[in-house]
Amino acid sequence: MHRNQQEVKFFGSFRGNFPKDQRKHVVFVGRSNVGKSSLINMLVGKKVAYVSKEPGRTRSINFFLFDKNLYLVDVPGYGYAKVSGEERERWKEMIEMYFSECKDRIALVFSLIDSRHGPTPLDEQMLRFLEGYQYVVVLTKCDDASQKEQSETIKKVRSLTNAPIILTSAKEGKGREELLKTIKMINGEV
Ligand SMILES: Nc1nc2c(ncn2[C@@H]2O[C@H](COP(=O)(O)OP(=O)(O)OP(=O)(O)O)[C@@H](O)[C@H]2O)c(=O)[nH]1
Ligand SMILES: [Mg+2]
Repeated sequence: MHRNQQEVKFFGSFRGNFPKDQRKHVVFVGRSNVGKSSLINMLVGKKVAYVSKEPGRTRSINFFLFDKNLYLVDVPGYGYAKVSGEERERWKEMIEMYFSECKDRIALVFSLIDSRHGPTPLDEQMLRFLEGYQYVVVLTKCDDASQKEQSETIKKVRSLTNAPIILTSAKEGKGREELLKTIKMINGEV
């Protein structure tokens, strides 16, 4: 068996009853369609997470086993307009349950924000929710943002938080090393 093929695999999809083992969690949150699943695939170098053309398709929390000792956690996106109020409420309950049940093992949260549009009010709300967790702001789709859009976004993010900012493009592989380095750091490997 090739070690590479063992490194990442889909572990399971959960709406509750989350894994209780002691592995650390590295969590990806962000607006629906911001590029969470694409970023995970770029990071691990293969298509493990489902990338959809339509936003709002991911409904449960997907766990990927990464290097045997940690989970990458793909959280369904928020802010999709066509989702009903009832569904939005269910999303909120599920996320709050996940964050409170797994708090002691959530080692790092990547909070994804679209580099082209900057933080939305819901992104701001998420950043406030993440106070008390270790998090990094990840700007996505940098291949498709102008210099001006990127620097505006960075400025706005800076006005909201002092968290580190990583510029990424899943399309071009930009930011991969920095993301991996950040994960390794929290995993005690460096
Ligand atoms: N140009 C560009 N497009 C991207 C990039 N990453 C993702 N996309 C596109 O953005 C869309 C959404 O990507 P996903 O990875 O499914 O986004 P998501 O955040 O997982 O979406 P939900 O699961 O619905 O919350 C897809 O059409 C992707 O092809 C990127 O780095 N650059
Ligand atoms: Mg997704």
